[in-house]
Amino acid sequence: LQKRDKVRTECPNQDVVDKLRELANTYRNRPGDDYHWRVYAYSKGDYLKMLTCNLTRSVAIASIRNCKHRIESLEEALGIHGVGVKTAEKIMEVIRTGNLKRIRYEQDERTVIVGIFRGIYGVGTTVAYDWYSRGLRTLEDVKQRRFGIKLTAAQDIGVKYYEDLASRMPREEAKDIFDQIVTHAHSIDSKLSVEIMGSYRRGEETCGDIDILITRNPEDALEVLPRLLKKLHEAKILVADLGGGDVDDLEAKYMGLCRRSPRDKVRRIDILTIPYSQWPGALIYFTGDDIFNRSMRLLANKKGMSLNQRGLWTGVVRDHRTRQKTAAGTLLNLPTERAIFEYLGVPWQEPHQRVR
Ligand code: DCP
Ligand code: MG
Ligand code: MN
Repeated sequence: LQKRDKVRTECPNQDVVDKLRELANTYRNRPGDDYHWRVYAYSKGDYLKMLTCNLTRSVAIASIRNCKHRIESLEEALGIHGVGVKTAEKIMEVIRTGNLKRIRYEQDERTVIVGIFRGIYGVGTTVAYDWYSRGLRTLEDVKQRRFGIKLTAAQDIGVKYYEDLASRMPREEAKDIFDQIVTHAHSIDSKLSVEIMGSYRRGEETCGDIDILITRNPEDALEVLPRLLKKLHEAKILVADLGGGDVDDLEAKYMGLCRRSPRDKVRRIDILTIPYSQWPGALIYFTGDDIFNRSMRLLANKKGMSLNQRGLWTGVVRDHRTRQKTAAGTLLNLPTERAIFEYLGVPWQEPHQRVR
């Protein structure tokens, strides 16, 4: 504290210095900013000029720091070594208002752009910030793979269908796609149970994707998913694969893109196949929503049980510190969703009630 007080008395324009540094830092955090842009737009000579410009900015900050009295006017600010008109205006803004609007503006721009990048399927925070710091600013930059970026197969598809995937579909559209899938599934095996899950089952007006749950009673479903996927591709309902689906046993997950018809937008689809014994647990899991699931799991844990995608388990032992399972426990034979609710002591909730 003493040290900070000392610095403050030593520099009568510390607030100005702080704000200008903060601004400089927002530029530094983004090595791609106008810097990179200008490398492309300007000749080599201009580029050099620009570098000198940046140098001047830090010279200005150093000079302000050395200033022994409080800066009072624009003329005075302009008299400081390394301070040009734009910096002088910024100095006076801080002196008058205690703030520098430009900082907010710059930070907001980064947040907005990183948000757009993160909206691309397959792009997380790390990649989004990396692209931003490399100088990418628009979806077009990503599409053009500017600054030498490489895209994964999923990101490539995400960019290609960005506009389609940015919107949610009306539930009627989800229902139409689901109906087509049911028909194809039953043409493979009439004993398959096929359900539409997620936000659709909760009765929401729009769906972010289509979630499909498939099982067979009795449990015998060799290669159901690969065969179904092949049919859906042939019918042009599936447009692209994003992962999974290669497993030919009863427990498989597929992620892809689908559409109702070539005139419709491309939508995300998740398909889950499970053994019949896990049907009730999977119904709860895949109905969600995710927050409801989290609270149900927490409750199960509090009662010494464990709830997951497969169902409700007893005798699960966890290490107190790491929370890692040390005994797997046994899956309770509860035949319905209701039975799981009852066993947990939770009043029954219809799917549309299971929302945060
Ligand atoms: N789920 C979960 N935890 C996750 C992801 C999913 O418990 N991290 C479960 C609950 C979800 C269901 O799977 O309701 C389906 O996942 P979706 O991501 O498809 O979410 P929703 O269908 O609920 O919403 P949306 O309309 O956005 O797809
Ligand atoms: Mg969904
Ligand atoms: Mn989903």
